Amino acid sequence: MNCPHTAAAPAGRGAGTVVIDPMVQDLDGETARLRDAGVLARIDLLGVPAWTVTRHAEARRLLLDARLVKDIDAWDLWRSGAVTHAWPLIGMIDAGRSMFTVDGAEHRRLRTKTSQALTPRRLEAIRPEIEKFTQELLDALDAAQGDDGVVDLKAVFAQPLPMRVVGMLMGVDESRHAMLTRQYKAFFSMLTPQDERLALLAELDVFYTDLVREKTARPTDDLTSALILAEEGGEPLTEEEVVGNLKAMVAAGHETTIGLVLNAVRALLAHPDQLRKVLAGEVGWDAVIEETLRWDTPTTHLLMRFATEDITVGDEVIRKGEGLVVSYRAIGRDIEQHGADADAFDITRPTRNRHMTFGHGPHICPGAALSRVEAGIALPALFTRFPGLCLAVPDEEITRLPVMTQNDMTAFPVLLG
Ligand code: STR
Repeated sequence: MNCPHTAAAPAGRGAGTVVIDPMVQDLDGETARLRDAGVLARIDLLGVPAWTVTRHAEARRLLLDARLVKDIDAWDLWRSGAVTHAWPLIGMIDAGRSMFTVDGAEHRRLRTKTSQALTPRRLEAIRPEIEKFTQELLDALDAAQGDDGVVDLKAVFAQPLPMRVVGMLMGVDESRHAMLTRQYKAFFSMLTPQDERLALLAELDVFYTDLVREKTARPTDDLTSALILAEEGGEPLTEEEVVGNLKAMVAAGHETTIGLVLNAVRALLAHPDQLRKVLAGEVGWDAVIEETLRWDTPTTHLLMRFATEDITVGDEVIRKGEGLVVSYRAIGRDIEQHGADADAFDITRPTRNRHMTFGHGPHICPGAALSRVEAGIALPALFTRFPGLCLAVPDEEITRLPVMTQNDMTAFPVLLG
C-alpha cells in the first residue's frame, strides 16, 4: 500500500488527491492533510475517486442541498460499471432500500416511525433497562480481569452495551448478539476478503428477513414490529424496507456508540486534569460527551451522496454524477468553527456543542439522543464503580482497526484500579 500523500496546495485552491489509508496508520495526519487539501478535497478510496467536504459550514450547506442524493444509480462510476460489488466499500452505499439510502418524501415515509421512537421523551422509558445492562456489564468487567488485572474495556463493556440496547429496541434476541458483533467486525474490516464480505452480507440479509417474517406473524413490543405495523397516512413499509431499516439501525446503533464510549474514556485518561474536574462535578458528563463527539468522531467518513447537477463549492465544482463523502473527523477539527486550538481536547470549549458529528438535514442521525443517553449512563457508572481506572498500556500502543469509515480501536486494555 502506498503512503497517503498530498501535493502542495496551490494558494486558495484544493490540493492533490488524498489517498485514504485502509490500514488507518496515521489518522491524525490524514485528517490534517484533508483539511490542508481544501474545503472540498479530492480523495481516493481504494482506487475509486470521490470528493470530500472537510469544513463545517460548507458541509452544513451541502447536507441541505437536495441536488445531492443517496441513490447509487445517480453515480456515474456505478452506472458505467467502473465500480462494482468487487469494491470493498460498496456495502456502505448499496445497503438495500432503507431510510439510509432514500431521499425526499419516500425518506420521510421510511424514517418517521423510527425517529418518533427515539425522541428524548420516549427514551426515558428505556433508561432503567440501559442502567441495568450497564451494571451487569460492570460486574462482567470485574469478573473478566486476568491474573495481571488487565481487562479489555472494548470487548467486555463498550461493545456489548450498545448491542444490548439496540437489540432490545429492535427485538433481536441476545443469543444472536455475538454472531452480529462478529459479522459487523468482519464487514467493516478492510482485511476481510471481498467475497467473504459479500457472503456475510447475504447471511445477514437472511437473518434479518427471517426476523421480520417472525415479527410479522407474531408482533411484539419493539421497533421492528412497529415498523411492520406502521401505516400512517401513506403506504405500509414493504418487507424490504423494514429489513433495510432494521439492518441500518442495528449496524449504526451498535458500531458508533462503541466509539463514543471508548473515545471519551481514552480522552479523559489522557487528560487527567479534565477528568478531575468531571469527577469533582465542576464540568458535566454532557460536556465530555459533546467534546468527544467533536474531537474524536465515531464516524470518520460518511459514504456517499451523488450530485444530480453540477454543484459549485468555492472554486471547485462537483460535477453531475460524481460522489461526495462527508469527512466528519476533519469537520470536527475545523478551525473556523472551533478556533485555532481545534485539535485540542477541551471539555470547557465554548463551541463543544456546535459540532456536526450526527450530520445535518433530513438524514441527521435518528439515534443521536439514544447514543447520548447510553454514553450518559455508561461513563459516570464506569468511573463511579472504578475511580482508579487506567490504561494498561501506553496510549500510543492503542491500535486502530483497518476500517476506513469508522474510528475503531482494536482493543482498549485497562486496569480497573
Ligand atoms: C452497514 C451495512 C448495512 O447493512 C446497513 C448500513 C446502513 C446504515 C449505515 C451502516 C450500513 C454503516 C454505518 C453507518 C450506518 C448509518 C450510520 C453509521 C454509516 C452501511 C455511521 O457510521 C454514521
